[in-house]
Amino acid sequence: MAMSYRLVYWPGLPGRGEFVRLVLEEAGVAYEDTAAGEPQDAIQAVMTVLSSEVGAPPLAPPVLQVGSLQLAQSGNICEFVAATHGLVPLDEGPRALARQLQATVVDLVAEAHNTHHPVDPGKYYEDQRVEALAAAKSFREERMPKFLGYFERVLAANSGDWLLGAAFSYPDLALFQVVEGLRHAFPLASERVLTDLPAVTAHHARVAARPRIAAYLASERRQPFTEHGIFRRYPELDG
Ligand SMILES: N[C@@H](CCC(=O)N[C@@H](CS)C(=O)NCC(=O)O)C(=O)O
Repeated sequence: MAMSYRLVYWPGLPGRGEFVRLVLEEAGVAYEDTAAGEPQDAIQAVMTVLSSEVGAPPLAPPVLQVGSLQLAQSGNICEFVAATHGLVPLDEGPRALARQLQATVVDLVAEAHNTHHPVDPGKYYEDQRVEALAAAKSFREERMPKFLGYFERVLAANSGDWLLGAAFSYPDLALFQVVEGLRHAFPLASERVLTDLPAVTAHHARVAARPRIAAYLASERRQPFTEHGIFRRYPELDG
């Protein structure tokens, strides 16, 4: 029986919702995306799921509603969809490795976000610009090379095209999206780092060329990065 998927996420930014969208798109399944509707309706949809009291209510979006099931945490959602649609091996060993790789991307996403919100995620960037300069310097010089260098080592250590080797899996989509985001937010710094990372660069191009992903990227469903999301282009933070 076909599952009915409803992605609930903020309007106007790809954000963490994008990691889920990419898995749904690669799976080739139909889904409703609340962010594609009127902004006030999309915000209301987020508020409604956050105030729900059944099961384990979500703390923050993205949220995926699958029938009566309501799932949060982007990596958890991605794994659920991937396991249902053949985008991760079901053997517990490789499946756990996929979780590890996805969690590492989630960590990198959080660190990228912290560059512009190093003090308080609830306050404006303009209120923490001085601290953001220092956080971004450390991110550009230490953390981004460390994380992307890790993925370079993973790709170089296995014999296939993908993070798990021969088997494509959902963290491949996550690595693709975080590289997209870093290229948007830190065009100069990311290119400096990626110059020394041929496996990550080639992997990014391979994911973009997958037929369903290429079709999605060319569609109106793919949203541009904006100044409201995780990956913001503030030239002063790019060094
Ligand atoms: N670890 C969570 C983070 C969720 C998260 O921070 N969501 C953001 C939007 S991308 C949000 O709305 N946060 C509200 C908050 O933290 O209060 C995930 O990966 O899904």
